[in-house]
Amino acid sequence: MRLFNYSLLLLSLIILSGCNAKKEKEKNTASLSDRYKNDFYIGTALSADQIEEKNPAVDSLIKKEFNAITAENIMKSMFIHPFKDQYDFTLSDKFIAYGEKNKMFIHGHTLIWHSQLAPWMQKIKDSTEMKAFMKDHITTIVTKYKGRVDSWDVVNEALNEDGSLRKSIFLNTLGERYLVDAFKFAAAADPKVDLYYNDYNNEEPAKREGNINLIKKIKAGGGKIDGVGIQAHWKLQHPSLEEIEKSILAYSALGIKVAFTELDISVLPNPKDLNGADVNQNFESNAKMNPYPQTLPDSVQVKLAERYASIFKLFLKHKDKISRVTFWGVHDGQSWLNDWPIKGRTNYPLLFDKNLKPKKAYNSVMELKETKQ
Ligand code: 9MR
Repeated sequence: MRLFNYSLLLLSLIILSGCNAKKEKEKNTASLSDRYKNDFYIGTALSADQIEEKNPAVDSLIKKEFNAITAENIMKSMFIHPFKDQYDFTLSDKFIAYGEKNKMFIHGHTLIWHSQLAPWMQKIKDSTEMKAFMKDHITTIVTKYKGRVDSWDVVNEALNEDGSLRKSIFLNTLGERYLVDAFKFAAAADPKVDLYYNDYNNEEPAKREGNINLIKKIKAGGGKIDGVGIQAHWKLQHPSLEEIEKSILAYSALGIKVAFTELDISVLPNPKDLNGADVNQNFESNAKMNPYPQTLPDSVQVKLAERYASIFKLFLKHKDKISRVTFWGVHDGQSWLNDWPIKGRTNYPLLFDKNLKPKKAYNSVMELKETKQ
């Protein structure tokens, strides 16, 4: 009898340790991109150093967790087209090679954007010169990566907060037809690649209306547009899930894909309660505006985890309409939000901390997919 009990105990211990080992293995191999592989791509923005694989620990984290990439900066016009007759594809070639080597979805960011223009572009004054620039810039870049880039941000941030068109150098020289032209040039260079319009705050009612009109105008003008990018530079309380959901529904009703292209969630106070991502807005720092310089209190970690969970729950509800969810950076240490709208703060907007450790927010996003769907 005693022998029987002993064997039973031993058997239970073996089974238990087997289960724990399985759980441990699952923990080590489980990843965001794997958990969400039947739902949408899970992407990250890559810095130049990450494209060049300078830090092996960061590199293996990227390869493990993400299956889509966007270049955070190196494809912007000032870097890729610094002089009128000169392109610099050194880093963009490496970026594409990185995506291909790792079988990742490759997103191109960004062709036409009023910000980060090369100095020579800022001097363009008339419509003939501007149209020639747009045609050459878009055609050269899209043709070079034809069949290798999966989707492009053709136009970035063309709208004001009230939904009207931003008075950018493009609008000022060409009028609103520049929007249709940009999409036509891109489609002519690579008819198969997905073409997106990308903006921040375009889940807010007024800007959303403007964005819907813009998409309709592009279509009416004969432009091919396949999707809208909602950047998703969000906060703990804002925007509401209701507005995000209304946006997913309204945009997909136009027959296009919805992507969340630059997701991060700021946990810091903002001067003037600023929303969005206008890189030209900057303010002075002080201790009140930088409340967590060392670590993020657990109470806020929990709030961030809950916010991420509710957002991903909504994304899953509408997974048939969503093509990709991309985080704007791999880990907190590299986030642009450490320097915007106030320089030198410590923000905690992503799923991995600056030491590359998964945060509570990571677990909350993973746990949504723990049970087989
Ligand atoms: O994260 C990017 C930061 O490193 C750059 O300094 C900045 C200006 O080019 O752009 C940031 O990325 C922006 C993106 O390209 C477009 N949407 C807003 C993003 C955050 O500002």
